[in-house]
Amino acid sequence: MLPGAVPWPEEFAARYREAGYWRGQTFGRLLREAAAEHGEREAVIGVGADGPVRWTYAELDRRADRLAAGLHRLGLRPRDRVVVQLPNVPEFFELCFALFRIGAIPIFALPAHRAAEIGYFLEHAEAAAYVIPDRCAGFDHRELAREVKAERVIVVGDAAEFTALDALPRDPVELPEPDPSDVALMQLSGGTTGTPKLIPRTHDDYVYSFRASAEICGLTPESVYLCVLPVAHNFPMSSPGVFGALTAGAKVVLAPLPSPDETFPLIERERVTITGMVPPLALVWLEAAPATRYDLSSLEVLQVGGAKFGAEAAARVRPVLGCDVQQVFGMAEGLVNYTRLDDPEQVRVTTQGRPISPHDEVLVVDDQDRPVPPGEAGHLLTRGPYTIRGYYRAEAHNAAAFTADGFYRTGDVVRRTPDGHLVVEGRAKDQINRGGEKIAAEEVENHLLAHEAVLDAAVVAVPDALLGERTCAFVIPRGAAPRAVALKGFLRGRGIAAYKIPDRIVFVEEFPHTGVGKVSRRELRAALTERLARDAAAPDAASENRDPLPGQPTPR
Ligand code: OOB
Repeated sequence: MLPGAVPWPEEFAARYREAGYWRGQTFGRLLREAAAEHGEREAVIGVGADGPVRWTYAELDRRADRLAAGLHRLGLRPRDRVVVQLPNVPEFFELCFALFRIGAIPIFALPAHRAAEIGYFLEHAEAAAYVIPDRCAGFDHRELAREVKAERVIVVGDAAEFTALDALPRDPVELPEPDPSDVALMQLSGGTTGTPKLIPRTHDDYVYSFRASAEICGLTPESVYLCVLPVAHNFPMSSPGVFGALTAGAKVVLAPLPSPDETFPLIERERVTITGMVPPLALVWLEAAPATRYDLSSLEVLQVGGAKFGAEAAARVRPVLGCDVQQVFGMAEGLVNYTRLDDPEQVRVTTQGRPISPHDEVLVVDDQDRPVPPGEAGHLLTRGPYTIRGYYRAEAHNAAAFTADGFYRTGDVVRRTPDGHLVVEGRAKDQINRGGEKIAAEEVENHLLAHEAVLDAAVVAVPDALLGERTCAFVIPRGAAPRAVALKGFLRGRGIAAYKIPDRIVFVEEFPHTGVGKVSRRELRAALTERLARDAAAPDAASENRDPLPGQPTPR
C-alpha cells in the first residue's frame, strides 16, 4: 500500500475477497478485457484538442498503452502522484488509463480549482506532474501552472513552454502490472477543515464500486451514458458513471457543458439512455424539456444526487422527461446509495436509496455513537468494501473522522425507513452544499482571516430555492469594514475556486455569546444559521434590516 494511505485490516480484506467483491482486477486489465470483448464498439465520444473524436474500445486501449509508454519515458513511475485537472475531454480517458497502466496515481482536481487548491495538492502529495488543458471556459490553465510552479506540466492542446500530451514518444514499453490492492487514484473530499483532504481509492475497492453500480443501474453494451457533470467528480466517474459504463461495454458521451442547449442535441444524436446530475441542474432540465425540439425519448434513467433532491421535483421527472428518476446519495470517501429501478415510485421519490453492497455497514447513531431507535434521525457512520479507512497523509484528522473500529463519520444526518432506505435529514458537518459543490466553512474562513481588515469570520449556509444552499460569510471587521466586493476580489486573488467565494458577506460587530464563556465554532455557525433562517421567515424584519443579526449590522 502507498505509504500515507490506510489499508483495510486483513480480516476485512479477506472477507471482501471471499465475497467476490475484490477480484484483483486493475483498471489496466479492465480496459484490456473490455477491448478484447467489445473491441470495435464505441467507447468514448467527445470533443478533444483536435476536434470531435469517437474512439472504440480497441482504440482507447491502444492509445492508453502508447501514452503509458510516453509518460514512462518522461519519467513517471509506479506510485508517482499526478494532479489531473481536465474538463470533459476524451484525452481524460487516454491519460487516466495510461497512468493506471504505469501504476501512477491521478489526483482528480476540478476544473474550477485555482492556485490555492492546486498548489496544495501538488505540495501535499509531492506530485510528480500536473496535467492541464491549455484553456478551459475562458481560463488559461498554463497561467495557473506557471503560478504554482509545478515541476512537470503536461498540456492537452497548445503546450506553450510545457510538454504537449500528443508530442510524447509512443513506442511501446513493457510495464509491470500494478498491485490491485494498491491505491489507483485519489478523489477529493468535500472537506470540513481548513485544508482539502485526499481520498485514496484502490483498484480493488473502486472497481468493485462501479462494477456493482453498473449492475444496479442496469447498464449493458447497449447503454449510452452521458457525462454532464465534470468527470473528475466521484458521481459521474463511478456511480456508475464513465468507468461503470466502460466496464459494461457501454458508450460514454462527454458533454463539454451541462446546459440543455448543449446536452439535449447530444441526447438525440447519440440516443443517450442514462445520465447523472445534481438537483439544480435537474431543475433546469425539467424547465427546458417541455419546450425542446430535440428528441429525448431514448432517456431511460435520470440519476440525481450530490445534494438532496426534493420529492416534488423527483415526482416530475417521469411526467416531464419520460424516464425513471434514480436518487443517488454518495460520497467520494466510499458509500453510495441508490434507489433501485424497480423500487416503488414512493421509494424512488421520497428516499435517497440504499447501499450498493450487502457488506456496507450502516449505523445511525446519537452524539455518543449509540444507535438511535429505528426510524429516528441520527449521524450516519459507515464502513464497507469500498469506503476508505483514512485520508491520505492526514493522521490527526483521521482520528476524528473515523471511529476506533474504522467507521467513517459521514457528517450526514439520516433516518432509515423500515425497509432499509435512507432519507437524508440534514448535516452535522461544517460544510456548505452549494448545489452539490461542497465548501468547507473553515477553509473559506481561513482565507477571509488573511485579509488585514478581517478580525473574525464565520461561514454558513443559507437556504436557496435553486441551489439548495448558498454561502454567507459573517465578518467582524477590524476597524472600518471593507466593501464586500473588495473582500470577494481579495478571495479570488488568493486563488480559490469561484464556487467557494461567499455569495453574501454580512458585516457584524460581534458574534453571538452564550453567556457561558466562549462559543465553539460549531455553535457559532449554528447560531448564525438559525438567525438567518428566522430572518428569512420574517422577511419584513430582514428587508428593513432591523437588527437582522447579533451585534450591530453594517449593511452593504
Ligand atoms: C457526492 O460526493 P461528495 O464527496 O462530493 O459529497 C458527499 C456528501 C455527502 O456526505 C452528503 O452530505 C452530500 O454530499 N450528498 C447528498 C446526496 N448525495 C450526496 N445529500 C443529500 N442527498 C443526496 N442524494 O456528492 C456523490 C458521490 C457519489 C455519488 C453521488 C454523490
